[in-house]
Amino acid sequence: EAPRGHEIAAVETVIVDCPTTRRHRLSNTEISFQSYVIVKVILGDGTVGYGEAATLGGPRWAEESVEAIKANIDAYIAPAIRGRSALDFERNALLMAKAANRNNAARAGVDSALFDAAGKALGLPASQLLGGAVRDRIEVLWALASGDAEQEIEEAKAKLSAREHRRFKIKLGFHSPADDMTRLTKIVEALPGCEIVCDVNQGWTEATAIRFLPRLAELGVVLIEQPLRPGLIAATARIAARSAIPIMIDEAAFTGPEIVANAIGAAGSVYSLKLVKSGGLFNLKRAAGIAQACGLELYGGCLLETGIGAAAHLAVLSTLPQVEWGCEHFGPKILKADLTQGEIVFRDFHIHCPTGPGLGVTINEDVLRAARRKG
Ligand code: MUC
Ligand code: MG
Repeated sequence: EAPRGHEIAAVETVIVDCPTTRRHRLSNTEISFQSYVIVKVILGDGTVGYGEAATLGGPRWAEESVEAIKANIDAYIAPAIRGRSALDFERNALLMAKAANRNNAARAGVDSALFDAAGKALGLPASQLLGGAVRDRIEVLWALASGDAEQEIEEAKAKLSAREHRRFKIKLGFHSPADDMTRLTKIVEALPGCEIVCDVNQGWTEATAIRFLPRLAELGVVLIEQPLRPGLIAATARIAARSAIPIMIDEAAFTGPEIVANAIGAAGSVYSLKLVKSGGLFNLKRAAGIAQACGLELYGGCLLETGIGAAAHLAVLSTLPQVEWGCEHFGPKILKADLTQGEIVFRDFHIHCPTGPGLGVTINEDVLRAARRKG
């Protein structure tokens, strides 16, 4: 039986649609608002914790949609843990995994809320429950993804002069490769001294990658993310072998075995860590360990999370021995209004990890109410 006070009394879910400051385009989808399931956990003593399950453009970036996430949390995941101690992290993760196969974003959202509630009940930051922080800030990049080079250059220059971001991720694959190269060339020439990462989101074939990777190298691109479809390990390994730029594995590896298979197959040398892939905070930490044991370098990936989801990632990232490539938790800044009250600070090109109990963020109830999906 759960110790009185720490038992999970209720798990509530709500779908929110948060407008973004501009259109964000990927090879396979585009958004002008971001949809999340916000999870609220209430403990027996009244402590409240929040978590978030992120998606990108419906069931497009991955198979989960907010509608499915909410239904599966309400019907299967919440009943599996109700009445249990919020402090039994490993047991709760097991029960959730047993109740819902895969459903990584859904389980991660609930897990984040449990860490928030448990930390708040104990007066400890979630990072302390994950082994303790070894860093208090991480270099954070900004993604340029409107597809319009002039707009993107202006946006990047504003970030640079605000000293918020100096490394930029350019989303490729929604224009033809030739048009993307023209766009990229303009951006690179306008931003001397900035590090440029490119994310193709599976938009290329091996042949296209072979043709255009030399141009990316000429432009000084430092990292190229997920050029081909997941599963194409041998093809990705062939382009990795002829590429002067390291390849980052994103959608190709959600699970531990997938990370190992990609690493053994030589399909990349950097791994993008995401809660929506790992399904929970300890599992994200394990994914980092698996990747590192395979010799991969690490990057803190995102799915444009609000401050809640960003804080859940930072709790884990702050405890890792190494995060060689920094992170991309710019999500709170691409929303017209974030769901938290500004505890996450972007300063001097770094995101600063919140230090308060639990995830260290508090909800902006007005923004949450306004973003709540009606009907
Ligand atoms: C992705 O594939 O990395 C994260 C940042 C961004 O611009 O797109 C997402 C998803
Ligand atoms: Mg990616």
